[in-house]
Amino acid sequence: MKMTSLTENLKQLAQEVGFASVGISKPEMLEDLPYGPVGKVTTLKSPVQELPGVKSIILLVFHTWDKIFSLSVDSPEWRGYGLHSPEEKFESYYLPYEIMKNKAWEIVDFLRREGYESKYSLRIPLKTTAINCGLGCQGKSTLLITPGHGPRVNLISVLTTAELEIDAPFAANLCGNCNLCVTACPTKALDPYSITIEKCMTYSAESPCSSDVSPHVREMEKKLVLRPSKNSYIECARCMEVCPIGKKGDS
Ligand code: B12
Repeated sequence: MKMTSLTENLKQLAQEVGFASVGISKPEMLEDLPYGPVGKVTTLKSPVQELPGVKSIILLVFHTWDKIFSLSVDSPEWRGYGLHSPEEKFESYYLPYEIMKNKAWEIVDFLRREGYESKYSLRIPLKTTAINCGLGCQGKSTLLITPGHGPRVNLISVLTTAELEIDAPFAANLCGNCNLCVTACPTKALDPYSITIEKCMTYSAESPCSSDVSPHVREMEKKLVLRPSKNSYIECARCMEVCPIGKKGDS
């Protein structure tokens, strides 16, 4: 029987559990990424902050083939980023994160059984890590554009102390002269390769009490963001949906 390496076994497992693609990088390749606060939304951590002793970063791509993958369910107390004191209790679930955490756990468990410390993380800068792992480029929407499914993917990483074989960074630009994502945004949140966070309807929906959202954006969000129930909504994904790259009837 052919001896396969840990890297090959792990990549095969990622495929078996349902990830569309997988790439690997190492901390030294990711030193210049945009770590730190992203507006009021989150603070991006480095792989080393997330797992001291990390030797490899595995980036996993999950294909989101239907609009419903952008479903978010918040507890009624949720008032948006930065407005909660630490003792306040609230919950917020985003469907692809729940799916990806389950799938990524299989990879974590496999590596732990091989004797390596491992954990999944959604807190590192996933798009720029994915580019370094050879999985796609950053598009004009600022999203990761993959050759297989365009931007219609969600991302999660697994950090491990195992030393794995790394992939070459993605070098091509897939957007060319296309500007469909920029023109499709109803609130004009996009300029090619950059976003004004407060104009994005996803930010508006996720921050119902934020004063930095203009009345116009708030009004558009109330009108256009789909709400299947009182405490849930389907995050706007027009910039993902219009992208022609890798389109096979998804979204
Ligand atoms: C903060 C955040 C948001 C914020 C801010 C968005 C943003 N672009 O930063 C808000 C709430 C608005 C948001 C909205 C959405 N998000 Co969001 N978000 C994130 C988060 C947590 C961090 C993003 C980040 O790194 N920001 C930091 C800034 C510095 O990055 P940036 O805007 O990309 O800026 C870069 C470019 O401007 C670039 N640049 C500048 N000039 C040029 C020129 C060229 C030529 C190039 C190539 C690049 C370039 O350099 C900057 C630094 O790298 C990630 C999860 C994670 N942990 O990474 C998810 C994530 C990016 N979001 C995701 C999704 C799906 C969405 C939405 C579609 C909502 C939805 N339906 O779920 C929208 C899309 C809006 C958009 N077009 O970006 C996915 C994206 C998947 C993909 N294909 O890339 C992620 C990765 C979540 C996940 N785990 O899958 N999001």
